[in-house]
Amino acid sequence: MTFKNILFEITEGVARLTLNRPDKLNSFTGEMHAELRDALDRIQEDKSVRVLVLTGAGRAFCAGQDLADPDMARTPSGGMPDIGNVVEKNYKPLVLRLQNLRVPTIAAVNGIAAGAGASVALACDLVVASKSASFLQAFSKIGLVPDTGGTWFLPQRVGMARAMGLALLADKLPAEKAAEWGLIWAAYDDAEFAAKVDAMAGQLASMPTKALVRTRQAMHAAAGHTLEQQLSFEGGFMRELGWSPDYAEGVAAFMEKRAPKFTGE
Ligand code: T3D
Repeated sequence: MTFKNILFEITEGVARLTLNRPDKLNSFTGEMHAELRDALDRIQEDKSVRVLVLTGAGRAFCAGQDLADPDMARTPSGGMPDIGNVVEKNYKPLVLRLQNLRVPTIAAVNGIAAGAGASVALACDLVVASKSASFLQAFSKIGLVPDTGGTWFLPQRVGMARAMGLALLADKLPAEKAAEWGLIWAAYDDAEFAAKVDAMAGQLASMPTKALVRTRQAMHAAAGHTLEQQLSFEGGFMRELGWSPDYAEGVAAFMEKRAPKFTGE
């Protein structure tokens, strides 16, 4: 399949997925969602992939739903469309796929991330941004709620007071403040952003992939568990990983005082 709305490449274990409608600030269309599903399927199938980098072309990361997309058009009788269906069909699967991907994910937020664009970034394991980027909960400006997991991710990351301020007031949050608040991992100078992202992707691509993904799963499961349940949950992953080739390699490399060579298995 040739992609029209995204760029997709796999190099040295790094899958790079670039939202590519720069003239419309990479806003999501139904067609772009279909291409994203296809690319994420390929990542699931291609065992050479060890990390995903999600970014945007041009000056934006993503401006959320394309408000002019046919999905948003009025019905033949002139009524408003059921945009709950768009959420079910496109956004919910996208967030769940990212959260269940078999490799760690990096959102490289190169410019503004608005609406569902901000939420999709937050659905990645590590979110880094260029200092000129910003995060905008655009939803209230058009009469909607933060979707695509926004009401889930925001209070978890920044606490209820800041989450409510961001969602209700819909002011731009500059990347540096987003990092200061703990919404994202780091904000880097624009000049060094690409190199920082490449280094982070390279680092993750050389690490024990399964352990990284089980770490994500354990972190996410914790909110729904008691401490006792979580201790057992962690124990299950430890048992599984303890039988993995990467664990054997990690311990052998430590004992032999050499760098480990992980395969992701
Ligand atoms: O189906 C569902 O609705 C469910 C899911 C909803 C999830 C959502 O994401 S709802 C929120 C949708 N997004 C927004 O409301 C954000 C709209 N965009 C903006 O507020 C601004 O564009 C930005 C603050 C992000 C950036 O402003 P600025 O001044 O840097 O750029 P601009 O001039 O507004 O935009 C540049 C072009 O991109 C412009 O096109 P033009 O006039 O040059 O042909 C603009 O219309 C287009 N664009 C930006 N965002 C969108 C968009 N076109 C369609 N949809 C957009 N979301």
